[in-house]
Amino acid sequence: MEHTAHHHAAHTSHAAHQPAHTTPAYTLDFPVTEFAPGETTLRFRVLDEHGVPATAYTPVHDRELHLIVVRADLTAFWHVHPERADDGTWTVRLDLPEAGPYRAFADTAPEGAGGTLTLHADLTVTGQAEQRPLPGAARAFTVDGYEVALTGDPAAGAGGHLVLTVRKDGVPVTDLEPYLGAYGHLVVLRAGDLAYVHVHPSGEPGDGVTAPGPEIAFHAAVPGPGEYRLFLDFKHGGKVRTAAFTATAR
Ligand SMILES: [Cu+2]
Repeated sequence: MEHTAHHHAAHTSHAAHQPAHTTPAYTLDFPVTEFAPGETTLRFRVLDEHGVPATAYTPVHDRELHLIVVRADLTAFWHVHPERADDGTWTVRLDLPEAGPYRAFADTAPEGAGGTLTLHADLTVTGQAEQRPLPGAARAFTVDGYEVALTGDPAAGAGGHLVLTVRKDGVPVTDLEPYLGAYGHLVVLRAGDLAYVHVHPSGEPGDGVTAPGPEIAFHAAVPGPGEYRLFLDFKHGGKVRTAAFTATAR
């Protein structure tokens, strides 16, 4: 059982994604990348290859932009939906209580980019940073009385079938609620280089086949071997919660 510090903050969402295009032409621009510990406002823009801020987007899973922020040691995770001003500046309030290195990822589809992009930028919370070890591999995670069990492992290529099973007080949950178009959203990050994969379940709400729990099945194709941290967002009882796991891809 794992009860590590895993702040999941205000949270909402997810994005979905076709395999992300790697278009180096676009960048995630934070004019300020250093912050004092505590509640802060993150500000950024998505710039095209000419340095022009993108102001028109194709929604991806109901949102124009999904922002994932992690501590570089993968012991904290946030998934939030910033607000966009007309000039293309995005802002979001976030509480980053601890010093250390962080990385922000944006999943977004600016008009003209030709698809969904995953962009990232490195952020720092100033002060004496405490590097924590990656939480140990565990097959179960408990949050708010929900027990989530993991079977399968991430793998490169065609493998990587994962099933996450949600129970509450020992009883299988069979009425998961759709959360931005899916019963679960899974972000997978590799320890060390922070290689990022955002996966959506096999099957969606309303397709006549996919049950609303207790199992959520994913195909998580990761870029190669390594230790990965998996963050599952799921919704039940009107609230989004996050379960986190460490798993190894061979
Ligand atoms: Cu999102």
